[in-house]
Amino acid sequence: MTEPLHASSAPLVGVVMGSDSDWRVMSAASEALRDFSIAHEVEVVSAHRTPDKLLRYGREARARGIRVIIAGAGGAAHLPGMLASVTSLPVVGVPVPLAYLDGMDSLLSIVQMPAGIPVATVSIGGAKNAGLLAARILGVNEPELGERIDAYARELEAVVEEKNARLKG
Ligand code: RP5
Repeated sequence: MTEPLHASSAPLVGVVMGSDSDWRVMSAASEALRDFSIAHEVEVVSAHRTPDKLLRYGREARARGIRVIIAGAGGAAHLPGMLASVTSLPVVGVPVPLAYLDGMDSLLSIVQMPAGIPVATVSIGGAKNAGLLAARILGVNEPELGERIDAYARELEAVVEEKNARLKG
């Protein structure tokens, strides 16, 4: 879609997930960011299997130029909350549905944060919205990006009206 948000193409959004098995869901966040030409990085960071990496990633993200972190995990989904506890960047949490419990376990693990450490939790499997939310956060200080997000909303509106017209014959 147009030029990258920043000429340097240094990643502004970190898309992280607890396992490579989460990619089937999390790729939608990456696609949404790509659609808005937002430079981002993708990394597997596990709260339980690579705890030191989690702390390092969270603590260093801002200094590396990351502005928003999107974190997806399934089951005992501690990654988004733990990242939020070691960074002041906004963290968007994506509950990844696993074979059991339909993702309710992931949702509740991510959404029930204690007061003081916020995670913006999207719906179960809602990685696309996580990407779009990150775009909106960046769009606060990037008018050109804000305009493209408005244009995207108008496209969605047009599609609905088109379907409506077809329905009516
Ligand atoms: C979580 O455990 C990951 O986010 C993933 O959703 C889940 C299962 O991981 P794998 O066993 O597939 O690597 O930490």
